[in-house]
Amino acid sequence: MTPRQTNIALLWLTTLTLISGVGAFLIGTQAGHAVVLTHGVLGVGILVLSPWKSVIARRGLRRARHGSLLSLTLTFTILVALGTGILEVTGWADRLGPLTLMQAHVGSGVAAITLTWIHYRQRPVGTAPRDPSRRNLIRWTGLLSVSALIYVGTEGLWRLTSAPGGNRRFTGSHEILDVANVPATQWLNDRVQRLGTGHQVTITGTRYTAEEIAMGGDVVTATLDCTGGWYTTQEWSGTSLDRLIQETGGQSIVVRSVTGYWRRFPRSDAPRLLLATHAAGHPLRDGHGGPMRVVADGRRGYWWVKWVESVEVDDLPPWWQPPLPLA
Ligand SMILES: Nc1nc2c(c(=O)[nH]1)N[C@H]1C(S)=C(S)[C@@H](COP(=O)(O)O)O[C@H]1N2
Ligand SMILES: [Mo]
Repeated sequence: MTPRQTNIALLWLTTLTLISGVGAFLIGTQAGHAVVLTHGVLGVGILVLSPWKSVIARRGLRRARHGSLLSLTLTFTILVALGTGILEVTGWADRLGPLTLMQAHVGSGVAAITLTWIHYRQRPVGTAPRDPSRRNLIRWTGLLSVSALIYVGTEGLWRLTSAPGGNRRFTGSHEILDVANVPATQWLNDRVQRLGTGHQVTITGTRYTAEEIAMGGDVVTATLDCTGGWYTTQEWSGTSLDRLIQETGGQSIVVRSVTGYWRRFPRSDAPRLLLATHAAGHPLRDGHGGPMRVVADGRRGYWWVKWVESVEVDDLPPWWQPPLPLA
């Protein structure tokens, strides 16, 4: 790897880890497995290039040009992003001080890519029309193959040593078996609500008590998979939204929480959406959306709206919403 090629490769790798990282948060079905794998392999790729990059960086620091502070901060954020990523995979820790490992990973990752681009603006490497493309192809293939081998190798290692990282789901999440151990999790800044069993939900204009929803008798075994890095498969019960929604038309189903948190689902998802009152035979506790929450199997945790206040059908397209919640 020449210094130039190393820099160009790193620019690509960091950019692609951000894209695949966002992608990994969006996927909920096996079909997206490759996105999560790619994220891991690209991360290893950054690690693989670090010896070359450290030579370049040391030379740069000796010259002590302006922007050295930025370079050092960038190095720090990259190290935190890589370190938290690796720790998250192993399952040996799940917090970094006041933050969850995943919060630290996302925070440092976003900071790292931002600083990478500022760094690149300060010291552009330029495109290389005369770089022999065959040699570059070989370099890239080599880099990615080595990274993939390391990634697959370490995955095998977790399995052999029966480290907790060995039985992660295709999303990368670690399993929580007992429903009692599931952490009450908010996407950003929602507060746990204490609605009590008297709470009613309005579904396309009709009000239902939690008791009525509980009597629906629909049972689904579904996996709640939080982007925070854990999942749990439980038996959820309540009433299918398909039986509750009275309107036949519409493009989307909008589910709103009393907190204002909301998600928009495709209208055709109704048969797969459950308005749940119980998990593993127990009424949902306050922290987990009691008395009523959405169960959306095949979708990541942030779709599982808690403390549901209303369900409405409208004609806006289902993609008409931020891809990830903003609150
Ligand atoms: N109203 C509301 N519902 C919410 C959230 C939230 O912040 N507000 N967080 C979501 C996220 S990110 C996850 S992973 C699950 C967590 O469910 P739990 O608290 O039962 O573990 O709830 C989802 N439903
Ligand atoms: Mo989550």
